[in-house]
Formats: sequence, structure tokens, C-alpha cells
Amino acid sequence: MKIALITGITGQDGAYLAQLLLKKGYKVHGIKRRSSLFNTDRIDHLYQDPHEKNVHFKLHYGDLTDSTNLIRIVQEVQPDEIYNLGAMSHVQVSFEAPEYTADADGIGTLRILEAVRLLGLIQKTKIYQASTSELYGLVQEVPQSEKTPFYPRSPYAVAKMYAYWITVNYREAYNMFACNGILFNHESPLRGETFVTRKITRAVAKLSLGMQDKLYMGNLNAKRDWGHAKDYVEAMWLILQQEKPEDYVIATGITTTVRDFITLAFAEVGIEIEFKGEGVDEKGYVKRIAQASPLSIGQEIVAIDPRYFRPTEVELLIGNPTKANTQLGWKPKYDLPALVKEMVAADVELFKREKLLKDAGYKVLNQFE
Ligand code: NDP
Ligand code: GDR
Repeated sequence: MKIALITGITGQDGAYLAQLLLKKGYKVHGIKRRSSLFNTDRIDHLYQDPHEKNVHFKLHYGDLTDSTNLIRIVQEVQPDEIYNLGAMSHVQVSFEAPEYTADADGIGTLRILEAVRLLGLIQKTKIYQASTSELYGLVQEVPQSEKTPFYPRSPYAVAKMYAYWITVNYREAYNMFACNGILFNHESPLRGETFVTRKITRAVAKLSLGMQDKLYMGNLNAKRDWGHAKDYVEAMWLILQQEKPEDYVIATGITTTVRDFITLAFAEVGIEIEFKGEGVDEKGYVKRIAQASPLSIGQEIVAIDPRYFRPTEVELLIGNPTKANTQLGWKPKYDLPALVKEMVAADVELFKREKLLKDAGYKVLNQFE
């Protein structure tokens, strides 16, 4: 039975990857951070009572900023594969916490590599590093491939650039099986609520149920190559199953503006929206409603709030996944319309429940009253 260790197991990708590996018969260990509130919502369905026999899923407390802790966990687990998904993963937040981001996302990767090297596990343990299309930053060429030069545009991307190269360096210096997956944006109903797609699908659900009036957005012109996280964790696994350790771009090859994502998402609840104006004056209005709706025609439902603009922006990402297609045999099963449909449906379901409880008179308990 293969043993995997996943950092960032409580995140979107960690949850999908853990599920995939368990299905493949792996024993899965994960590192979770201590938090004052429960932070395992996304993986609670995988939990196994440690008192049972044959437990295949185990969590360890840890943090990528703590090397002794990482060394102890790697020693205890003796993993065949490590998936380093843990990171402060929000680009805009990285401008507010640049030093922490460098520590967790950059040096954190070094700590994982060093743990494997110091423990003499180079021959045994393969390492997957969660690299990102944010490395491309300011456009040098499109579509972006494994050969496109990097030009990072945020403290997050700069930290990930260190992580990328230290992974390559340990592969070359010590012959480690260490690989970068350069993954373009991937989303799902489990996506963190402050990333743009989930922010939009939540707002669409709430607006359609009369629980929110307006959606405030940043740069609507940014273009992203969006895929589904379920497809992308499959690629992570494939990357570690190859004979030779290499780096791969994982993307759909299709790019879409944030504005068009909004339009697609509203269409899922029968609302056609029309954008007027430019820059910070741009607004989205209800143009047509296909079903009973708490909104009215002509109502302004999207507005720009400049606080969502980034000091330096990544305007255009479009990946070239040819190497992954041919060498890994990887192809995404989801296209963007299917992704949007699934995300909107999940959020509508979520907020319908919340509304039902509210309408029935249940309130969130206020412990201070
Ligand atoms: P999430 O933000 O959903 O998850 C990040 C995970 O990292 C969480 O489990 C979080 O724990 C954990 N984490 C954060 N800081 C630390 C730390 N100091 N020590 C240990 N764990 C930590 O990200 P995704 O699942 O979307 O992404 C997974 C990885 O892939 C990240 O490294 C991200 O940068 C990268 N990536 C993501 C892409 C995407 O489009 N989703 C594209 C390309 C790369 P907690 O739950 O406690 O916050
Ligand atoms: P990104 O994802 O920065 O690409 O990083 P995000 O969804 O945050 O932004 C995508 C684009 O949308 C624009 N945008 C907004 N973004 C947010 N979050 N909120 C808004 O209101 C808003 N309005 C417009 C952004 O400016 C940007 O251009 C994600 C993360 O998962 C990283 O960890 C990962 O490495 C990359 O994807 C690939």
C-alpha cells in the first residue's frame, strides 16, 4: 500500500486529492494547522475514527513554517509521495502579508525538500510542488508553456518562484524525484469564498434568492484559464507516476474574462445581465429575467470597488497543456460551462438551506446576548 503525505489537506485541492488517493488504495496522511475553530470542513467526510483498525486517513498538526515539526512528521509517516499543496494562496492577501507568504510558500517548500534529504529518503520519497500560472505574471508570450519565461507580479508569485526553482535545484543536485505542476486556475464548489469564481457564484445564488443586493468586483478585464479542481488533482497524481521527474503545465487552453464568467454564472439562474460604462464606472444591470426573481429589469447588480484592484495585476493567462496531454495522457473532463453550472448549483443549494432556516425563524446563535 502506497503512503502519501499531503500538506494543505484542508484546502480545496487537498480535499479532492485526498479523496482521489484513498480511492486508489493509498494510505493518506495530511498536515493541518491548529486553529481556534474547526478547519476540516472539506475533509470531514473522509475522517476515520483512529480507534478503528485499518485506518487509512490520518491528520497531523503542523505548519510549513516549522521545520522541526515537518521533519518529525515526514520521519513518522515515511511517505512514498509528498504533495506540497500548503500555502498562503491568495494573491491579493500576499500584498498585505508578503513576509509570511515568502516563509510559508517559498521557504516552506525548501523545508519539505530538506526534510526528505536529511532523513535519507531521497530514493524513496517523490515530491510534487504546487507551482502556479502566476509565475508567468506579466505577459511574455501566449499560450504559456513549460518554456515560457517567468515574470512574477505579486509577493505570492515571487515566493512560488523560489519554490519552483528550489524544487528544480534539488532534483538536479540530489537526483530527487521532485516535480512542479504549473497549474492554471482551477475551481470547484469547494473553492475558497474570496477567490473570484466562488465570490461570483455565491453572489449569484444570494441575489437570485433575494439575500444580497449587489456584487462588488475588481478588475473585470482579467482573463483566466479556468479548469475544475477534480481534473487537476488527477494530473498531480499522474506527474508522480512517470518514469522521470519533470515539470508540467496543467491548463485547459481556453481563456475567459472575469466579466464573461459573471455573465455565464447569472445565466445559470435565468438572469441576463448587461454591462455599461468603463473602468471604475462600469456597472452590470439586469437585462432579462427568465423566471420568478426578486430582482427587477434595469436593476444595478454589479459595481466596481477599486479596493479589489491589485497593485500589480496579471492580465492574461492561457496555458498550453500539450506536454501534459501527450506525456501524461491528461485531458480535462470539465469545460467552463460545466464548471460554472456545478458551482452555481452548489451555492444555490447552500443558500436555499440557509434561507429556509431563516424563514422558519432560526437565527444564528449569539453567545454574547
Ligand atoms: P487553498 O487556499 O484552498 O488551501 C491552502 C491550504 O494550505 C489549506 O489547507 C491551508 O490551511 C494550508 N496552509 C496555509 N498556510 C499554511 C502553513 N503555513 N502551513 C501549513 N499549511 C498551510 O488552496 P488550493 O487548494 O486552491 O491550492 C493548493 C495549492 O496549489 C496552493 O499551494 C496554491 O498556491 C496552489 N495553486 C492553486 C491553484 C488554484 O487555482 N487553486 C493554481 C495553482 C497553484 P488552512 O485550511 O488552515 O487555511
Ligand atoms: P488568482 O485568483 O489571483 O488568479 O489566483 P482570483 O480568483 O483571486 O483572481 C482572479 C482574477 O480576478 C480578478 N478579480 C477579482 N479577484 C478576487 N479575488 N476578488 C474580486 O473581487 C475580483 N475582481 C476581479 C483578480 O484581479 C484576478 O485577475 C488563484 C489562486 O488560487 C492562486 O493560489 C493560484 O496560484 C492562481 O489562481 C493560479
